[in-house]
Amino acid sequence: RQLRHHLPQALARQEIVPFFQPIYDLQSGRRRGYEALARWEHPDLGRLMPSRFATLFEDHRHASRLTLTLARHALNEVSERCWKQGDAASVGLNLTIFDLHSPEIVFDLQTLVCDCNASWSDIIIEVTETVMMGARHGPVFRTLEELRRRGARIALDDFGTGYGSLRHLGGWPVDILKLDRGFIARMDSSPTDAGVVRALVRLARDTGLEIVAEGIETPAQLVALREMGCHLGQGYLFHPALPGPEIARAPACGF
Ligand code: G
Ligand code: G
Ligand code: NA
Ligand code: MN
Repeated sequence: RQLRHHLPQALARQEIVPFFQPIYDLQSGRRRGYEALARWEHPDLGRLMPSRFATLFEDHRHASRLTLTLARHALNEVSERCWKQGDAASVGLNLTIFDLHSPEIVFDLQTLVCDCNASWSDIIIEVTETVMMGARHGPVFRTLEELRRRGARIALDDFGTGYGSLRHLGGWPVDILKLDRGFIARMDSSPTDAGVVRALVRLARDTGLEIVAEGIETPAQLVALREMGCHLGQGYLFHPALPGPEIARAPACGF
């Protein structure tokens, strides 16, 4: 509530920046790309996580500027550190329902893609299951389909925690499922959760979707996910979200 008043200045001073969590191919170990995650380096309060300022992403006055500023920064960073070195890497951008309702969002992202010398095929748009469920067949759906037509991929974030029903999955413009880290956290101790993960990996594979396990923290989780055939993963076992200048430190091979 208070933080909102500092937002214009924070944006101008580049205090709100994307960090980058590497995503690995769990079969080959190779780094596939990064998810951009916002951090606010507040001069007085220190580093703020998105939970502290998440409402700003839905604030009508500043939301789209915040999203686009972060996206531009993220694409420039990955361009400098990866693409210009001939190192292919995808970039996951989190978009809210507010972003997707903007009539200019496709145009704005197209501008970023051009300005940053990016390729649409390197862009992954992350939306939550709840957003997708609410969108149904309206304008948000058409926006996602248009982004997809240009070559972006759509990832369903926090899969398994929303109100979505598997019945809808076939009709959604989705390419990638991101399995919520709650399931991964409980895999080691709960046979039920391990079974759910196994079934969802199977579901993704059988329906031609890619699946990403979020929040991998232990070697046992990694071994189990590889054995299940999970395509991709991210988590503290590999790396937390890293500041842009440090992403080169994350090795091209995760294990
Ligand atoms: O890093 P973690 O605490 O880093 O992120 C928590 C949540 O905040 C994630 O679920 C993510 O979807 C959301 N988030 C992180 N960065 C952004 C962003 O740039 N835009 C939006 N809309 N959400 C973000
Ligand atoms: O978009 P989303 O909510 O999924 O963002 C991922 C969140 O999870 C971010 O807050 C990120 O910092 C956090 N995160 C990433 N890897 C791990 C992990 O291995 N364990 C836990 N507990 N959190 C993680
Ligand atoms: Na996400
Ligand atoms: Mn997630």
